[in-house]
Amino acid sequence: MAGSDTAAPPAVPAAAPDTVKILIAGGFGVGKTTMVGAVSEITPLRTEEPLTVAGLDVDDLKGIEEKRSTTVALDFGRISIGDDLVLYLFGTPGQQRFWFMWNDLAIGALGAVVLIDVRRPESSFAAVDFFERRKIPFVVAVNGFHGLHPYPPEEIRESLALPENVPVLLCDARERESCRDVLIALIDRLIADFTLRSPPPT
Ligand SMILES: Nc1nc2c(ncn2[C@@H]2O[C@H](COP(=O)(O)OP(=O)(O)OP(=O)(O)O)[C@@H](O)[C@H]2O)c(=O)[nH]1
Ligand SMILES: [Mg+2]
Repeated sequence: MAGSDTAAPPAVPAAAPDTVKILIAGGFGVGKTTMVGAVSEITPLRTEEPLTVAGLDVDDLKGIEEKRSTTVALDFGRISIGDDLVLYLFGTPGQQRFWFMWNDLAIGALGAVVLIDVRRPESSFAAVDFFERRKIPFVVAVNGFHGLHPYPPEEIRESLALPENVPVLLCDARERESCRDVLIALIDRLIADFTLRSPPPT
């Protein structure tokens, strides 16, 4: 029959991409919402509320005087890495009074970005501690406000007493490419950890 031996093979349905939950964490006003918004390929979900006079004694706005709102629950965004991997990004709230939500947000997370404001690194110490205690792999991303990076990554690693296997990256939370590089470094770390844990083939 004409054309029967040239028929196209049946279409193989494309496999669904793997999905991974990632947290974007760190102290108050370090740029978490900015990072999720910069890198997300969908309009991010935000739960921002205005900062009010009532919080003036509690919220330390030194260095972030222009800040007008704060995350009260979470940020949510999504980014595809190639055809095979989709990252679901969950930004945490930064203010201490909302930290009780971090435990729930961390459920099912494979890894995290701990974002640090280069001018106030101490505001993210608790985030480093949070992921170390729970043995959730993380990378440290140093947000150079106004694009300034006065300290090399190794100096930041020493000051945070981070082990060698925790990547430290300089970034700009407003720049998509910069945030994407941070996420790719995290995926590389997750793959390296997984490879180390997997038994060698027999
Ligand atoms: N100049 C400059 N401003 C930034 C940068 N990253 C964030 N900002 C600004 O800093 C402020 C705080 O950023 P957010 O993204 O809201 O920080 P956050 O960590 O989500 O804050 P919380 O949710 O309140 O903890 C906002 O006014 C941002 O526009 C940066 O790299 N450079
Ligand atoms: Mg926020």
